[in-house]
Amino acid sequence: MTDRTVITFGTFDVLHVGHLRILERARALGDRLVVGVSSDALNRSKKGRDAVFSQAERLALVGALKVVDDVFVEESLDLKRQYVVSHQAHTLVMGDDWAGRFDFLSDVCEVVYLPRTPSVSTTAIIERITST
Ligand code: C2G
Repeated sequence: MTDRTVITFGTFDVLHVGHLRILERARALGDRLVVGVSSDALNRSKKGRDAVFSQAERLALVGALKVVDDVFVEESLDLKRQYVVSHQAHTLVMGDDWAGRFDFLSDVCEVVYLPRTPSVSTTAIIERITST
């Protein structure tokens, strides 16, 4: 049987346990996990602010995780279909904050939304650090 590739996307700024948990759960759905890490420009357009860590740093951190087999730069939300096809992904995993948004890809892959880990976010971490 051929290996099943899972693909997921995100900024993964100020890497935290919520990021690790979704990557672990994504990897458990297949044999190989490929992660599209948002470029600095894409992050700015999504979140309206610069990431704390540069795209090169975010790629290095995510790519070093044991559960991640490969990383690449996600340049645009509109290229999802090309990324899924070019990486020959069987399953696309997204956090449930994106629920329904990528269902249009279900003709090329299985689309799965996983629940976010409660009570942890990059924004809350930045706020905690800046207020101390
Ligand atoms: N996440 C999670 N639990 C948290 C925080 C984040 O499961 N407490 C998940 C998000 O749902 C997402 C992944 O971790 O699937 C990365 O989160 P972000 O860096 O915030 O990614 P985002 O900006 O939503 O980028 O193409 C889509 C995007 O690039 C997704």
